[in-house]
Amino acid sequence: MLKKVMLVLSLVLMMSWCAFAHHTTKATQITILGDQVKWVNAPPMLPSGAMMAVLEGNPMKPGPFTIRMKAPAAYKIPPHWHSADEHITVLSGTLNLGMGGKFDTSMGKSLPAGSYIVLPAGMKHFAWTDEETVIQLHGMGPWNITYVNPADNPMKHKQ
Ligand SMILES: [Cu+2]
Repeated sequence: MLKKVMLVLSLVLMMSWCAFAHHTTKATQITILGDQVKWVNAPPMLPSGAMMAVLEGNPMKPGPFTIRMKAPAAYKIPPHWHSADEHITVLSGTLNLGMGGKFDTSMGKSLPAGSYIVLPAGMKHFAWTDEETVIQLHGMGPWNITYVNPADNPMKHKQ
């Protein structure tokens, strides 16, 4: 009898856990046509000149998010890392990406439109463009950027 009660109890627990887990990961239906993407200036933690659009979620809050970044030609992001995994899809142009804590274009790889890259949390990397480039970035918030060399943080110069 006790065994049966325990079984029922654990089943109920499992089911409520599944319902909870499902609920917390369920997305809201979103449709954004390409020409409806709302571009704004990228936040001050990024070198100026880039535009950003939030498609889903809020990168500053916990949970999944998807954003786009439009970088002009000759844009440069100094070596940095993130505390969460970074998933990048190149939508147009070419993203030049290098691994490591030192900006060195000879260490970079040219990633044309259609490319997909995953950078694990904590992996140091840097990027630059030769032409206008749009990337889509998705991951789990809260999102942040830490520059390997604190002097590279654009916030330092904007305060
Ligand atoms: Cu990055």
